[in-house]
Amino acid sequence: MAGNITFTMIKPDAVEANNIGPILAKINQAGFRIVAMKYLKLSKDAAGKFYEVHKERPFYGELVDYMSGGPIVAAILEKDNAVADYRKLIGATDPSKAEEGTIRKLFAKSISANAVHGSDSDENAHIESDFFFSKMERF
Ligand code: FUP
Repeated sequence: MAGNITFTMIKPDAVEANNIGPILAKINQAGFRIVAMKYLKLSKDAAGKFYEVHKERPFYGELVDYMSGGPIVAAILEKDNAVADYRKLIGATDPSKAEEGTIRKLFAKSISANAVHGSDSDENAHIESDFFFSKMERF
């Protein structure tokens, strides 16, 4: 039976550090099924649109530059309780506050270069998934 979905990105710092494989292994070990996946580099314009909700935050410009500065892996993940379970697996936004064993604790460099993105609600999981993937790219 199909579970809920969440959307993730493996961010430029984790790609650069050759951590795509270890992060995907953690995702699979935690029971998530990969519905869709692609390897791409965001344009500044696309990164700006994706993070539009943070437009007024002081870190927005840096965030957009950072997320468009190198390739990323984007993916849709499926599991019961996907959004909350994935947030738990990735840990706190600031890796110094993330729990032991979480993806950000293991692989993130800083609060901005924090290895992975994870949707914060079911609604955003769908909006973010639709931003990257057509129906033909989901299995
Ligand atoms: P999260 O949902 O854990 O990814 O965190 P937020 O939605 O609060 O932030 C989105 C992204 O903005 C983070 F992944 C990294 C960046 N950010 C900063 O660069 N500085 C901050 O102080 C907070 C967030």
